Amino acid sequence: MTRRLERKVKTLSEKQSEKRLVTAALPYINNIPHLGHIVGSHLPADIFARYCRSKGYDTVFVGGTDEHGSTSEIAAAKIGVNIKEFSDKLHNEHKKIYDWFNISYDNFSRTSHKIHHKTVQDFFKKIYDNGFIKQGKMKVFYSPSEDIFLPDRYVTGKCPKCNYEDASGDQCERCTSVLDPTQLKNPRSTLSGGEIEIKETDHLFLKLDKLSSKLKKWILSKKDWRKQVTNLALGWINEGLKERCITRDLKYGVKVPLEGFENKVFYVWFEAPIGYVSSTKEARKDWESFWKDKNSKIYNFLGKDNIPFHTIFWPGMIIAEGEFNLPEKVIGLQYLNYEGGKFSKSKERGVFCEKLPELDIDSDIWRGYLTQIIPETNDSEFKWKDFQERVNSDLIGNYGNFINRTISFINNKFSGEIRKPLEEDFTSRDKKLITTTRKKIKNITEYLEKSELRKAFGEILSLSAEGNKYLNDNEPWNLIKTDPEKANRVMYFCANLGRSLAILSAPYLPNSAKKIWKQLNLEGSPEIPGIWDSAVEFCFPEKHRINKAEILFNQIKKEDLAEIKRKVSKPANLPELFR
Ligand code: B3M
Ligand code: ZN
Repeated sequence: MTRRLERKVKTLSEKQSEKRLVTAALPYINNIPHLGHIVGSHLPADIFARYCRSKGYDTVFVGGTDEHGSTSEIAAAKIGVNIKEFSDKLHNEHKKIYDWFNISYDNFSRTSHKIHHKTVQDFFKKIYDNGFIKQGKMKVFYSPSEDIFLPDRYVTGKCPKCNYEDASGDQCERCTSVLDPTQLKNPRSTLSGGEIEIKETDHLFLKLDKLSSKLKKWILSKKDWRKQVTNLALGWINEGLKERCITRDLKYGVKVPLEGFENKVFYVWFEAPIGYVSSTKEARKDWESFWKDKNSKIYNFLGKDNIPFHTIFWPGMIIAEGEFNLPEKVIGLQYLNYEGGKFSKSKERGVFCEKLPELDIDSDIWRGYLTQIIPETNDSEFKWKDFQERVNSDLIGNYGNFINRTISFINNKFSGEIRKPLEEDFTSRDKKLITTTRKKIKNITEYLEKSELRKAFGEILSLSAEGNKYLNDNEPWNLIKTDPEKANRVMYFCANLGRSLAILSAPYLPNSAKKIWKQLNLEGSPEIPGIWDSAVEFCFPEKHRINKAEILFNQIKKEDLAEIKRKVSKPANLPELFR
């Protein structure tokens, strides 16, 4: 990078005082994630966070594993290991996968950390002191044969709202209604399928009903949310919010710091969202500014079934606490299906992430294809044929090809050197490329600001298609014989567009963006905080020598698909992990 540009980038980032806190829903730890989990929160959150850093916002991206809740306890018991050993292992499995996908968490924490327990207890005390907690009784399910209170997720029954037969105790998977286990019709134990007893015990409740009008006002003030998120949230509010029980008769979890409740723990959905706060505390000394300053915006990325908790329950807790900022935007993603049905571990239907490193396929290829099927507005579908076609046509045939043609041609015909052309020599075709590029960069930025990640990526691909078209229209391979000066100019524009594309695509394809940067022999990286706005500029000096061309991606061959599919559709067997 030239010095002039470095200065510019620096002043830019100094100007940007806006802070952005980006979160991805904390995955439960009872299982290893599949592609649906990646595309349903981690990847979109990562793309957005990478964009925010590049744009120069002071950005923190946090997440972590959601380790309490009896699902993990029971999963550990089934394998025959204690919960600590189980969680340590599973946390690492999760972390390995997100690292492999280059999910750029500033901190990927654990709700079992001490700091989290303390943060939850403090948060609770504030809500309690503010008068938003009441004591009451709740009917809970008890399994006499095992002498345990059955956790919500281990009670199954018919949904009172939509009559789905297999709704679980705290939420119906089909209609996403939030439930109390006692609302289920014909409840039975998920574990044994057997009869269960109802007992009444003392509990604490969050007075959501008292928070309803504030929540409604906040949701109505958000004009740029996706319709399905706003509509779901308003639907629940209009139905009438009820007090929600926030304690459970379990041993494992965050202890309740109130007399008479020493033997209970907080309901996971009360404590897990506070994990966003604890994770920020671990990430940054100035964590409070991200949560409390006026110039800080919070973006939550999460799956469909998490929408009620992030638009009602957690914001309600925030309002009741009194000091924390409400999210700027709740980005609720829909579901990813697999080849016309659901992902299923037992049926070996899906792409199981722990197997991906075994294949010799760059994670950017997965990121690129997954971006194209992020379920932003509707459920979407992973299809192998579509995967192969899109990778080969969009990533390789269009984006990779433009870069490769550019770098190879400059190396072959100009000994790797380009010279800055004179402005008076620009043709109308050159000027058209400049205008189109500016327009597209503006669109990409606007889409990203609105977290419309698929549209922004589509626009990035169409920008590299413009580059290919510009090359084809100018035919530098002919020009070089008749007008080498003009050929140089064409290649200068292409190299510059390559630089722009590296910056713009870096949030999506971080490995490839860095490779382009290296081939163009640029200093620093396409991910320097604040570099985004320079994508529109001409940055090569008078004379610039680039490096040799290297292929960005290898083709996915049709004949290899079956083998790839065979390898990744067999999920790891949990008990085997512990052998
Ligand atoms: N663990 C649910 C899930 O993994 C839950 C999210 C918590 S976000 C605070 O889908
Ligand atoms: Zn339902």
